Amino acid sequence: MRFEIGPIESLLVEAVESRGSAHLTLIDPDAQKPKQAGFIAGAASLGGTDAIMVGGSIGATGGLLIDTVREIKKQSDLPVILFPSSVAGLCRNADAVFFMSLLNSRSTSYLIENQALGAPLVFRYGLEPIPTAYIIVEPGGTVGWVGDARAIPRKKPELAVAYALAGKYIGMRFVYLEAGSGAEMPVPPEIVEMVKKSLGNTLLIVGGGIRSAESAAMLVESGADLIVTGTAVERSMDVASFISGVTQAMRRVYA
Ligand code: 1GP
Repeated sequence: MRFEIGPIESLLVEAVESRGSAHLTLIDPDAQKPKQAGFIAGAASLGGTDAIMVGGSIGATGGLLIDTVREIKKQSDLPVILFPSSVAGLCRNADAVFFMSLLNSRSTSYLIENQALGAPLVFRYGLEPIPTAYIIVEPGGTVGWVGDARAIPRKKPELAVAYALAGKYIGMRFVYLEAGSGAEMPVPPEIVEMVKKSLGNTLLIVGGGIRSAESAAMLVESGADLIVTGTAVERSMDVASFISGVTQAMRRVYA
């Protein structure tokens, strides 16, 4: 019997296989009005992003979440993947969800309880679950605090490898290394490199504090398969050009 891999996951895998890496644009529903989120998604699509992630640590729930997803879908054909911080971050009009466990949390709430409460909703809403090991690296930001994480020290790549391998062996097909939204520095390239070497085919997502094309390209060179940018997109005056700069730099790594 084969794994049941859904269409959105397949699309991400194919993007990475054909171009060496893929780019995800994170939109926090709490950071702008739904219509503005729609414009950002439209521009991100023009810039060559592969999918839109929707979520945030605080306030990304309810009507605001649903309206944000609706506007994003109006302005682009890109898949919308939820990036929930709790069961409240689920809604039925998205396509998929990074079904994550925050592996280095001290709280059972972020390890399995929200997942158990959310699973029947994922099923009922027909969302595609993408099993993902979520690992927080220093500084960790708001998500590290909210998620009660013991953030991986920046100089301890072996600890990141241990958690990433545990996620892989549990059966998660994606590992997400997170420095925290708006982090001063992204996850160190040394950590990305060691984790990717240990993971093999398991896809590695890296996010938090990635603000430039150079930084994205350097992380891809170190082994990141998917790069997430959120804050830099929110702050950009020209989202399409910013993302196109990032995606082109990422493509050059494997050209
Ligand atoms: C946060 O990894 C994402 O969960 C994106 O971080 O907002 O710093 O791009 P930024």
